[in-house]
Amino acid sequence: MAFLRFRRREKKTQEGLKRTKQGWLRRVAGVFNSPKIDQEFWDVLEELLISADVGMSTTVKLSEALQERVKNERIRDPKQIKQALREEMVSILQGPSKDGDFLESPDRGPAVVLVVGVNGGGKTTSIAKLTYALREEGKTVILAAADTFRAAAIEQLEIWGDRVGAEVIAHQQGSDPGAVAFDAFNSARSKGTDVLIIDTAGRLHTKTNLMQELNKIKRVVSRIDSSAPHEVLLVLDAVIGQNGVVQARHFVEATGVTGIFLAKLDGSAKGGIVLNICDELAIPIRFIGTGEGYEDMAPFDAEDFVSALFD
Ligand SMILES: Nc1nc2c(ncn2[C@@H]2O[C@H](COP(=O)(O)OP(=O)(O)O)[C@@H](O)[C@H]2O)c(=O)[nH]1
Ligand SMILES: [Mg+2]
Repeated sequence: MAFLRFRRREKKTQEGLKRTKQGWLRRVAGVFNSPKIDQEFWDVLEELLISADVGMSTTVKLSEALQERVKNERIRDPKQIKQALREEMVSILQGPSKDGDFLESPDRGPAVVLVVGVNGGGKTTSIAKLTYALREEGKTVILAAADTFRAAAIEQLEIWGDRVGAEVIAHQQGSDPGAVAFDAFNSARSKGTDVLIIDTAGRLHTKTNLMQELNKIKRVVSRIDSSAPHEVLLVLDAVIGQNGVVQARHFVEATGVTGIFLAKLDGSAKGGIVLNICDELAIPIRFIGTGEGYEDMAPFDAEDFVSALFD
């Protein structure tokens, strides 16, 4: 049985795309008002997609799919292409989405979410948002402060835990993150907590160190429950655009990412990155961050996203 289904939040999706829409949409409208479909039309459309961080390969893919449709469906009016573009975008965005819900209920709780990503990307804040959404669905949550690299990171998680109603399990700064995860897991299990979310460090002395540490945390939790972690959620910063895709690849290869939380979409004028991520990484975007508060997020929904972009 499905464990979690978050309510769609069209309003939040719209808020997250405000900056992207401002300049971009006006220019897109201009393209579709052009009198005819010629080479210049396609050049301008491609340039516009690339400028919104859709990425070269995804842009070419979209453009080719549209040109194919123009031919096959004998489209003459640029306005009709707009509708076709929307459909092609939804299809790319739905590509990697898995059947079912964010977390499946394990035989024995808690469901474990390991959260990974670089420093400053938005991990801890996104954990607070996810926790708040879970609390709204009536779930109990325990947070593990496994970013033991900085004392401030532990404190920050404790403050968020207080605000959103989740207990935080923490050890001292510099202690073994695996041990924190182990304690938190046992604590959640003995209390019958529904979900355990593990916050992790985003920077260590080297990248290899970091990936080793994340894998160690994974091994520790899988020793308690072989199906855990049930999700490895990568938090990506939307503002860094294309670099985020490169960064994501490292995490995907090293830690087996199952979903993406795209933070700071509200701060980006290039929301097209979402298309690039879905197309190139083939990992579902699960949530988008739309501000700094714990309510500022939305479950990612392809239709909502495209509607918010065009309407
Ligand atoms: N505008 C905006 N800011 C965000 C969002 N998510 C995180 N932030 C900010 O990004 C900064 C780093 O976040 P933090 O959670 O500490 O990142 P971490 O180092 O990965 O844990 C903080 O100032 C957050 O307020 C978002 O969705 N929108
Ligand atoms: Mg943090």
